[in-house]
Amino acid sequence: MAKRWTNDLGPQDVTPKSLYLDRRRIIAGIAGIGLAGMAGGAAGASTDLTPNDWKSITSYNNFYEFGTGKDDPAKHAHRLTTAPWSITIDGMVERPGAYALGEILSKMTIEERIYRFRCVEAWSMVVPWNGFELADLLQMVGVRPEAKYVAFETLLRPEEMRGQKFPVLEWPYVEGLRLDEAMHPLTLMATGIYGRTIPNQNGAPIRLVVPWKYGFKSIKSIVRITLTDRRPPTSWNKANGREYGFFSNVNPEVDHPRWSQATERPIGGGLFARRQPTLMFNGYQREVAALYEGMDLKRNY
Ligand SMILES: Nc1nc2c(c(=O)[nH]1)N[C@H]1C(S)=C(S)[C@@H](COP(=O)(O)O)O[C@H]1N2
Ligand SMILES: [Mo]
Repeated sequence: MAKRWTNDLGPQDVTPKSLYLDRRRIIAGIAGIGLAGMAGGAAGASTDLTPNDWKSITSYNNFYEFGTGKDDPAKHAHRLTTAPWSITIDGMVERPGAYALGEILSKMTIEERIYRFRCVEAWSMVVPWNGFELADLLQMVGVRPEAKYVAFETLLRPEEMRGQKFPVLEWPYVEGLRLDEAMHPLTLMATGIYGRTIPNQNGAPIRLVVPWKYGFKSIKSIVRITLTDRRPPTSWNKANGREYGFFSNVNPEVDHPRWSQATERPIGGGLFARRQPTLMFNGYQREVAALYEGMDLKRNY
């Protein structure tokens, strides 16, 4: 299970260890611009993958279980109890059950993955996640041959998730992937950011990260994973199927009915922030395009 995924980043895109040294400074957000300069200098190549600082990643969030404002999750998610935590893995698997998170983690290899993150609302960040491949977890429980999709469910606990008292979405939040998408080595189960435990507002204690899809596919605070042969319902598709499809692959050529997806606003760029072009499959085209060969991506949005 120990493997490293390199995706489309060259060595020049990964912040050298020696520059990482000072994680606390990065986390504090002090190193923002300095780090970008250093990394570029050391690598001799520019990169758009300088991670956002800790503050922007953890204070500008979407997590409607805590409210619909970008600052609501950071304000209210501290009320969520994340231990003990278990994930029920059921449906078409060889070894269904309620797995304690600690038991899962003891069997997984935690890696760092610096991924672009693109919300359907046309903003973006770069996040240094820590986590393991969903494929490894699915392998641990054994996927039965008839399974075609993976369904995910967020915790339902309105006492701690105040947003669940309002019918903005149908609760619990649910998401889904085709099995080949779920098994793709880029698909991550994240338990950390910047080498720290993932904060509640970012989906503690464990959330999905699918970097070539719009952010809402990356479901937070997961308590159930179900293998099925039917395409599972997904929260935003249920809420508005015309605007949000099952696939939701990042695609600059397929606009949202109410706004363009051709460009995006990087979060946290401060004075120098400019809209930047959105990349096909969020820049992961080389890795994932084959999954959608022959598919009409306008119809399968
Ligand atoms: N359970 C749950 N998961 C969720 C959401 C949510 O409201 N509830 N919001 C989604 C959306 S729209 C985005 S953009 C990302 C935001 O992740 P972040 O706050 O870590 O940047 O989480 C996704 N996962
Ligand atoms: Mo989003």
